[in-house]
Amino acid sequence: MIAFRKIIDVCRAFGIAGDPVRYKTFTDGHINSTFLAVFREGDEERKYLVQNINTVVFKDPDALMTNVVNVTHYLRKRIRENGGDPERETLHFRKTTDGALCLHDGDYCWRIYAFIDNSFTYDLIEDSAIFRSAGESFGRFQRLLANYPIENLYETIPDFHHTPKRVEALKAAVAADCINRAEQVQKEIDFALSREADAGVALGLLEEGKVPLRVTHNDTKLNNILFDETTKEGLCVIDLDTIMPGLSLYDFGDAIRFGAKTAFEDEADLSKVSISLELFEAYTDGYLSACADALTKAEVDHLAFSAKLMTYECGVRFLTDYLCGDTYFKIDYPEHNLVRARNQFKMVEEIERVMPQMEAIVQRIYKEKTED
Ligand code: ADP
Ligand code: GN1
Ligand code: MG
Repeated sequence: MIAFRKIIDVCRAFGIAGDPVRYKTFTDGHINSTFLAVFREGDEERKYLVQNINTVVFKDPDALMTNVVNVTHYLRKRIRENGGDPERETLHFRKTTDGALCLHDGDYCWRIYAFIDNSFTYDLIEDSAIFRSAGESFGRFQRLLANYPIENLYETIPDFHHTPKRVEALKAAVAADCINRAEQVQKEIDFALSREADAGVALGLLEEGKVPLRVTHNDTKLNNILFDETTKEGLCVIDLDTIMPGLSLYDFGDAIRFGAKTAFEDEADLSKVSISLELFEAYTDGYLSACADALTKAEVDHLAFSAKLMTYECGVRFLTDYLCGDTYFKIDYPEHNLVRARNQFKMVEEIERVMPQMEAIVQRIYKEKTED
């Protein structure tokens, strides 16, 4: 538990003046620790987003900060050119009083950025119009970064979406079985291994030159979009730490994995876990309305499959972390990662069940968007 005192000290190191008023912890991310800190200067309250970068996950925070600062700088220009509001539509990082992008503090590394007020996130969606807007936001994000110099990006987590390597890591965790959990989860291990043939499909397309390497977000969870309180539209894509060279399929698939489902990511009652074709259609419509003309045929043809691939990969990662003693994802209770893994694998089965419908939806919408 990080105390307000600590957060105030961090704020001072970033040159924030004023009287501390209150703070709040955000609980919707699995990786970083995020706080809102409020200070009063005269009659005005000022809000700051204070974040503790997880240095177990992100081993080179300086490289990470270079990526996000350069990308947000570039985005600000593109957003301004397109008549948008760069203050609210992308992140703004502060420097420390020494001019550094983050504050190294023992095992911790802190950063501060502008809090975007009158915004909120979703962990679960029922209204398809909102998910359509999320698709538009991530499609627009991909489009805005289409000409960003990809060679300038650091790979903040190497092989992040290299699904075959994720499966290898699972096998290694099963073999090591360091806290004796493997026997208890044989069914889940068998499930993961039974789908291994799918793991290399997206990378195979890249090797064959059928899908391009793009600047991708790589963590397109619904709660990584801030929505505007007033318009209820997607406002700002956040959580930019995994921006790296990647495939559009990663971003589309991961967004469907998390957002087009009928239950939370950690719902333990698997009878509630399913894919909503209505939500899938809404996201696809939003996404393709923003970037259909930029996609290759192989990208379009694998959008539906990418939802299965990314759900599978995430299930493999949760299961691996469970077997390794929960060292990567934050957990609220001992079986949390196992519950998450089961939830993902149930979702994989549900996606498989409706794959022909999902493929037909993609082709129909793609045709509509490119004929307009
Ligand atoms: P994590 O990597 O842990 O997911 P995020 O960067 O996604 O961390 O931040 C966690 C949460 O904090 C977000 O889901 C959102 O609710 C909130 N948040 C992050 N950045 C901002 C911001 N600039 N303005 C308002 N809220 C934010
Ligand atoms: C993590 O940081 P957050 O909560 O947005 C993870 C993603 C997973 C996701 C599963 C850097 O995302 O890759 O898909 O949890 N981020 C990192 O919910 O590993
Ligand atoms: Mg997040």
